[in-house]
Amino acid sequence: MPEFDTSHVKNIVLLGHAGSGKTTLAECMLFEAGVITRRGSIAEQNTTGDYHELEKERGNTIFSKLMHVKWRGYKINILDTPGYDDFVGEVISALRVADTGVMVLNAVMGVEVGTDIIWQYTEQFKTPMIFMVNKLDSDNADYEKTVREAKAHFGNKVTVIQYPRQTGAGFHEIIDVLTMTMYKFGKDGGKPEKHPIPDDEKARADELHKELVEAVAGNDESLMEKYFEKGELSEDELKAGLKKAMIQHDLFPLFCASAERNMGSGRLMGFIDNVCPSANEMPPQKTKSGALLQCDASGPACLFIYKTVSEPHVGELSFFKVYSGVVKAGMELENASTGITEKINQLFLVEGNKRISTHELVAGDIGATLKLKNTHTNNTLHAKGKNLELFPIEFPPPNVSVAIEPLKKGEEEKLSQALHHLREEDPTMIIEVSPELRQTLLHCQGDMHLTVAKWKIENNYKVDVKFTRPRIPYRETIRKAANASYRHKKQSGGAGQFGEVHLRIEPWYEGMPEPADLTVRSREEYDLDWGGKLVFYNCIVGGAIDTRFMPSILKGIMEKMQNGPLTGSYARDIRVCVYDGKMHPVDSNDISFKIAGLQAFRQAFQLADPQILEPVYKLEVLCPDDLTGSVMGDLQSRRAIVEGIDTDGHFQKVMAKVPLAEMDGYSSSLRSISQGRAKFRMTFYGYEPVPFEIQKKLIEEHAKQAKEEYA
Ligand SMILES: Nc1nc2c(ncn2[C@@H]2O[C@H](COP(=O)(O)OP(=O)(O)O)[C@@H](O)[C@H]2O)c(=O)[nH]1
Ligand SMILES: [Mg+2]
Repeated sequence: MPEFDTSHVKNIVLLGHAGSGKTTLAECMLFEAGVITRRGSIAEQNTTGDYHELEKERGNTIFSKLMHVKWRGYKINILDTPGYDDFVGEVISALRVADTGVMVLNAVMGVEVGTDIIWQYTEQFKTPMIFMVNKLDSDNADYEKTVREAKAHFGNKVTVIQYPRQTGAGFHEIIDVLTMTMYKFGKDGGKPEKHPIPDDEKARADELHKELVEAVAGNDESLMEKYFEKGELSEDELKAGLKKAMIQHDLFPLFCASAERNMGSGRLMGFIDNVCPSANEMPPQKTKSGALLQCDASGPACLFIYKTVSEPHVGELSFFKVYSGVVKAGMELENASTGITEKINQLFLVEGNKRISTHELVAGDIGATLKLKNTHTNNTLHAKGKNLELFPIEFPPPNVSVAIEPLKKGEEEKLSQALHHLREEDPTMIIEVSPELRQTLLHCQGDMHLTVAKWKIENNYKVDVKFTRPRIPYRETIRKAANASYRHKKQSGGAGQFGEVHLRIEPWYEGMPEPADLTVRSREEYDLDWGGKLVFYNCIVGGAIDTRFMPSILKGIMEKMQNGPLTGSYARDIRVCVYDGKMHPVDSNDISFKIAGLQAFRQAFQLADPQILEPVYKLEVLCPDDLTGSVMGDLQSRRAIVEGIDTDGHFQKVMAKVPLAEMDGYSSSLRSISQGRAKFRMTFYGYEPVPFEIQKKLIEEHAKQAKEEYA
């Protein structure tokens, strides 16, 4: 029998803006529950949560962590998460498996951008939420303002359960309007004494208690009736009502703490045990095939991998939540995505960087296993013969890109393996080997994300790397029609070469009429891999060129399309009509016509008012009102076209179109403009002509480079 059944397991995720005190709060919970005997601190770099070298170095959380405590007959799995938007993938995957979120607010700062951004995800998941107003011991703590802002941002569903009797250095008493008790802490925090509510606080406590009761009753008809009858609800009725309202995302209870002084975490854990839902009280999971999977220990075994960590010397550690049945060590389960069978050799409970072997994990619980053969984040493993694939976590697309290369020649293969592992761990990162740009690109969420990637490659995989600017995937096209002809002739000993091609090129567009002045013999239309089209007409009359040479001419043209005449970029949207030429009875062959086709095309291209196109992105910047001006100013210096400003919740959303070439370093630049209070998303929009001056510069640069390569 497992030590805790499903209804005694609670999964919570600590959320909030960076620096609000999540990791410190987790440390308090572990300490209070006796998991650790000494409380670590961020300053001393010895918390259970921030154990990673890089986290110690930087003083904040980068990776989500799993910890657990036993508190009064319950097991609470605690997922600590990072606060920066760069690591939002870690937040989303933790939210996927948590059944309650604790949003930690910094009482000095109130509601911050990180709070708002993360809130949007909790709404997607409909995670039951608690607010924890932390840092009430700080001199500048402002409880009232924090509650006001929370209500302004997240609505009147925010319901006070606790308020501090005093804030700042003297903070040591919390008044609880659910239990109608005052908790009084000694100087080291920990377990508080319980006191009746002092007379001078009675009026306020009664008022807030009434608000709480009415909020709970307002969400449940039968409780409302009882409340009308008796004018009060019992503590048990309140708890039952709170649970129901929390599950429906109708009520968000608000608590008080000073994590630094270890005040407030015990009461939070008690509330989690007694009121917050277990996994089996949450709506069932929908499977991909449309079935509903109840979180029931007597059901078929089914687990979902929400996170993978690749550890040097250990291998791949897969974190999962059991969604049904009991998962036992030694069990064979089927990977729903690949159909392969995986044996679960070892099962672990996790405590930060420590793993504790266990024999089984029951539905609703969270744990880890090592060395699965071919199972990744977002995969479902289930009892053989079942069809229980769960929906994957949707991660946001990346925002910033760099080109990456090893510092030492010859380490390309080692780097490519490191990148493969990195991607395995982190689905918010994309690795692209671009033949077009002749670069390996690393696409990430932001500049801090890039820094972490570099650190991992250098420290875990021992490859020193450098980041460079990614080349821009320009395109080339033409703006008017032009004709050209080319004769390729070589008659120096042995077999000669001869081919002559006359052609016309025109800008191609959808719905273009057939050439009226030429005799069309055949037409071929190509959708180019890099976008746009090439349309190729054979308009030869009187057998000037044999039909058998047409494929060679096309091949020559295609070669030049792939290595455009202006800058070597791909060319697109061009129609070519070959209308005349010459053959030699002996010397004409495929290679001659390929060369003649290529050269005629190149010459015509130069005469056809050629134009370089650049990739343009749609950009959305989300920022507080007071920053709109500086965000727009910065965008204007990047050739952006601002298309509008919208209000989005408590933010302004600036929408613009901006050339990719101008977006280098945007992530850091926006961070410094906004001190981390803004975020942005970019999506590809299309190709647009570059301004004349820039075209000139690009052509010159290309010519210079070609000369250097040739020399
Ligand atoms: N004064 C005060 N400082 C706190 C409190 N909780 C956390 N801190 C400090 O705030 C900083 C950020 O805390 P941390 O736990 O890393 O925040 P996280 O980014 O949300 O995990 C650290 O220096 C903590 O020591 C608190 O209740 N009061
Ligand atoms: Mg942290």
